Amino acid sequence: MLKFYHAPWSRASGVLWLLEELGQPYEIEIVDIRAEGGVPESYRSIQPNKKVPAISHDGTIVTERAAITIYLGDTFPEADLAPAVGDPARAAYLTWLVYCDSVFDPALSARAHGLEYRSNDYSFGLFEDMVANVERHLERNEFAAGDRFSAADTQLASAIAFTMNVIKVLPERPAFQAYLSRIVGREAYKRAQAKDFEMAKLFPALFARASG
Ligand SMILES: N[C@@H](CCC(=O)N[C@@H](CS)C(=O)NCC(=O)O)C(=O)O
Repeated sequence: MLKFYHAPWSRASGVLWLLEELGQPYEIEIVDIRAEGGVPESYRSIQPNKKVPAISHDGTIVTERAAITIYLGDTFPEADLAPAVGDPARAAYLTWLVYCDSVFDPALSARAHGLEYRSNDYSFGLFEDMVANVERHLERNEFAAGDRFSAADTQLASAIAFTMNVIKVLPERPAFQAYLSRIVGREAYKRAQAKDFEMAKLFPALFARASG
């Protein structure tokens, strides 16, 4: 059994999309990460920092988006979303998957919150370097792992879509727009978006904030 701990319109939404791509049955448990008194303490036994996403697969818990993505891609090879060990595309696949959480997300958050620092102060380096790196990669490659869609794109495209189109911290670049346009037509992406929309309605304050 595959259980997914999720909060709509959050950093877990890319994993929701991946689950739709996989086509395996899964069950969703919504975690109220925006609750008045904070995330229930009982959830710490699943995710030690009380963050989403997390998954439980046949009783085994996996946390951290990058790890969950690698785990799911490798566990369900029939979906063909993870270049196998030995496939040269696996290098870019792993690099970009991990880059999303180790560089893209923290550099973006630092910029969003006005943090001033030198590149060697933090492992994620400068925002400008991150933007240039992602742009260069997407000018030369159709997808994160090269010329075909992979599980890494569920993380990279989610991050680009949210930070460029919603919070508008990532600058708009033709390479980012073109990349997203290669992806938004995917049926699994559309299903995940629709499911997240329905789940967001369960939280009227979140829904009102986002639609107003
Ligand atoms: N390092 C975690 C970060 C996930 C994360 O930041 N999740 C946010 C959702 S946007 C969260 O659960 N926040 C709730 C909280 O911090 O209380 C991962 O990559 O899985």
